[in-house]
Amino acid sequence: MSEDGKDLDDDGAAPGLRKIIHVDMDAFYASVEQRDEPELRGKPVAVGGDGPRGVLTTCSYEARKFGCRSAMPSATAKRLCPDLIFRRPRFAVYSAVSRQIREIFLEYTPLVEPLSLDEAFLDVTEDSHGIGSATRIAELIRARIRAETGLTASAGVSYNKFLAKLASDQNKPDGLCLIRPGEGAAFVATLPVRRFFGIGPRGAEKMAALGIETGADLAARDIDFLRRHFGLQADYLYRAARGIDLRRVKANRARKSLGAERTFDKDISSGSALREVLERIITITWERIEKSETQGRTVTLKLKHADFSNLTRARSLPRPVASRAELATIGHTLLDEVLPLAQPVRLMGLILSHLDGEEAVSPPPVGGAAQLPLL
Ligand code: TTP
Ligand code: MG
Repeated sequence: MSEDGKDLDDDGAAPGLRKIIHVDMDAFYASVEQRDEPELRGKPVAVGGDGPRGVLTTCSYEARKFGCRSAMPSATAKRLCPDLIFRRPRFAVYSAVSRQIREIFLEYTPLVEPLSLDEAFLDVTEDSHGIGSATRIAELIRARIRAETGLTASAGVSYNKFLAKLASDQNKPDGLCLIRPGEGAAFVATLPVRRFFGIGPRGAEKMAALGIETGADLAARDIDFLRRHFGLQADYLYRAARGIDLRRVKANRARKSLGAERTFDKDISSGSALREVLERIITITWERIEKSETQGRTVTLKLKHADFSNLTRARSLPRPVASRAELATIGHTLLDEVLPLAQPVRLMGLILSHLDGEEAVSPPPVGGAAQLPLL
C-alpha cells in the first residue's frame, strides 16, 4: 500500500488487472450535520434518536475517540461521551449529497456501483479522460467532492473490489490508500479477519475459536478445512485470504434517457418566449449528451400546463441524433406542432431516449481483460 502518489502501473503490473476505486464518505450523516450547523464542527456529534430506545446511525470522529460507534444504543454512547450532541437524521439532505457524488463519479467512468448512499465502487481501468493513473483519478474525485459538497471522502485504490474497500478504510478520515498488484496478499495477511467484508462479529468469533485471527491464519488453512467449517463461504474466504477477488463492478441500470427541463417563474404562453427557453434547454441537453458519451434516437418535448396536465410530442430517428443543430431542429419542429397553446405552461423539458452509448462501454469479462491497456 502507498500514499506517495505512485500508482498501479509504476511497479510494472501485469496487463489485464483492473483498476478499482472504492470511495466512502467520512462519518457521512454526522459530517453533513456539522457542515450545515457550523457550531457542531469539532464536537462529538451523533445522528440518531437520543431516547431510551435510540440507536446511533453514525457519529463524528470526535465522538469516536470516546468509543462511540454506529449501531450503538444512544444510552451507551452518552455514558461513554457525556457531551455527545444528538441530531435527528435528515435523509432528504443525505440523498441529495449522494446524488451529487454519484454525478461526480459518473464523470470519470460509467462503471459506478453504488453500495449505499455514501459509498461506491468505480472501475477506472479505461482511463477515458487520459488522467494517467487510478490514484490521480481518486484524488481528483476527492477534491471535487470536497469542493462541491463541503464534505470529505476517503478512497481506496486497488486491482479488485475486496482490496479497494479495505483500502478506503485504511486511512480514514480524508485519506487515500493504494494497494498495488503484488501487495494484496501481504496487506490481507496482517488484517484481523473481522475487517473482511462478509465476516460479522459471530463469524469472527467462530474463526477465533478455530485459531484464525488474521488473514495469514486464514491463508494457512486449506480449502477442505474451509469447506468443512464455512461451507458456501469457503471459496470466497480462500481467495480473499490471498487478496484475490473476481467480482466485477456492476454499473447500476444503464441510464434510459437524458435531458433538461425548466420550471418558469411565471406561466408562459407566447411562442417566441417558449422558443427562447427551448434554445437554452437544447444547449444544456446537448452538453449532457456529450459529457455522458451517449447517443439517442428519440427526442421528446414535454410541456406541463398551468393545471399540471402534460403535453408531450416525440420524434424518433432511424439513427442517433448527430449534432446540436439536429437536436435543435427536431426540438423546434416539435414545439411548432403544439403552437399556439390552448393554455399557458409552467414547465418545458426536452428528453433524449433510446440511448445506445451505455452498451458500448460495458466492461469486458474479467478473464478477457488482458488486451486492455494500462492507464
Ligand atoms: P458508513 O460509511 O459505514 O459510516 P460513516 O460514513 O458514518 O463513517 P466512516 O465511513 O467514516 O467510517 O455508513 C454511511 C452512513 O450510513 C452513516 O453516516 C449512517 C448510515 N448508517 C446507519 O444508518 N446505520 C449503520 O449501522 C451504519 C454502519 C451506517
Ligand atoms: Mg462512510
